Amino acid sequence: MSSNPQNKNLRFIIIGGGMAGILSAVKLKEAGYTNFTLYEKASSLGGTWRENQYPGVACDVPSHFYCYSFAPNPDWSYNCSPGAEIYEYLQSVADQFDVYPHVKFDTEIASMVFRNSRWHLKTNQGHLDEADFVIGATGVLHRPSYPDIPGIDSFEGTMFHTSRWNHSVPLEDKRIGIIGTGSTSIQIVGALSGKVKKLEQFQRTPQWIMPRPNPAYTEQEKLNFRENPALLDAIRAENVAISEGGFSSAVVGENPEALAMIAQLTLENLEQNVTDPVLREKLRPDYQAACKRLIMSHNYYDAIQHRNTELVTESITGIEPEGIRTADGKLHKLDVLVISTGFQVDQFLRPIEVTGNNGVTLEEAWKARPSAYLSVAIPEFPNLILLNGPNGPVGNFSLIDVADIQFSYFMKLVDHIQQSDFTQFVAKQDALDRTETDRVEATKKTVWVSGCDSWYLDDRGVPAAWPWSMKHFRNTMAEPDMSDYELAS
Ligand code: NA7
Repeated sequence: MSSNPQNKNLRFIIIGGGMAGILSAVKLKEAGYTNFTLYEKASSLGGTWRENQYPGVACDVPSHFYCYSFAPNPDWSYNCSPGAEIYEYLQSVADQFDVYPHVKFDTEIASMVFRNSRWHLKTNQGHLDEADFVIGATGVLHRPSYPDIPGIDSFEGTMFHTSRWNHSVPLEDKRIGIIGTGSTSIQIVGALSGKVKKLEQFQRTPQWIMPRPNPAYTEQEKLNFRENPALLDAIRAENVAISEGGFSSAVVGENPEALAMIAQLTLENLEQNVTDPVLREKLRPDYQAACKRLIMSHNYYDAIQHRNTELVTESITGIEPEGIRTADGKLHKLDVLVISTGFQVDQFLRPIEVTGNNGVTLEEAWKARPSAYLSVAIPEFPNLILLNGPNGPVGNFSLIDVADIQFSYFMKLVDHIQQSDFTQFVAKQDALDRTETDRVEATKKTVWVSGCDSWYLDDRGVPAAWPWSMKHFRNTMAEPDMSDYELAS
């Protein structure tokens, strides 16, 4: 990076200590910026991997790809390692790069106002801080979404959302119900089936499942990785090529062959691995594979066919003190009810009260729905950058890479400030309008609009995602187009 951090003694504030916040801290230091604070609302770093500690939690992006390019880890235990290992890895990276002295734990930012060329922040304890730049790294998958089912509060057993798992409740002797069939529920069923008294999974919509073996790395392989780090670079490069050349181009309509292959593999998985024809039909989706976020699993079909595990497809009519009532009148008696109904994915910085230029609040700017120029910058909100913000890449590839690319882009904007008399950059409204029009148009050729409902879709049914390939994303973010920004001093 070409910055000369000594010029202006710029100060940064990072909000959120998940993978994107830790990345920001490491990269700021790498660029020579040490005047920064990372605010974390909880008492440890790790973000979504701290919040999501349910049985079976794992990343479905291979571990040697879902890790920082600057911190390869030869010790990953599995191709796709368990969540606890990722959580530990993130903390160890923070430690290795001396991020902790910059972190203020248990401190939530309540509000932030842009005034006199700087951001003025207030924490929930009333503490004030200010900075030239704010990096919003608040994550996406951590604000639980609860279903609006009649009687839900009347349940007398133990009930929790998957991201609020109650580990104090022993499960072996329990009748467990789980609502939902997203990636989370599929992993939980894989982990719990056969290990509890009874497990019932309540399905509203079936899922296509991509078979994906998850082999453990041998000690010899780990030794090889330690002795020859180039092997890890090669695995990463291979994953980038597979992801960018295959899946990421398939879902955005640029690779029909790869999409057909996904459809064939998921169909064969269902046909070959579910023996009971009645169950097979219950599990067969009526929409195209990859329309919803594609689920990867090596054990779900085995798990759902276990004698103590049942797939319930009758719709839920209510929740009662003893369990779940379904449309056929049956009461499914439960001891534990697991809510696996996903997350409110449109919150981003909120509930922080953010006020930008001319007194405009984020609530006003996002009244219709969240949007950001190239997913990182919001008109009227100068010197604020979002990592993994609205309309950015989603999908089954590494969001760490996405955050990395976005952060490098941000540093180039900072370079412009550093090397000029300006103190502020702000995205132009017409730049957002133009790119948003292009984006919405491009979503029409994605598989996400091929006839299913999913968390990718916004209130209009338009995918709130990057509708082009990762390669396109990399190219777009390589260099900021400064004509789309206003600079001010
Ligand atoms: P998802 O993928 O949003 O899945 C939520 C599931 O919950 C899905 O099967 C929904 O069915 C189901 N759901 C939601 N509301 C209800 C109600 N009211 N009744 C019955 N079923 C309901 O969340 P996950 O936590 O599994 O995964 C989120 C992401 O985390 C995942 O994509 C990875 O990126 C990591 P539907 O399909 O809408 O009929």
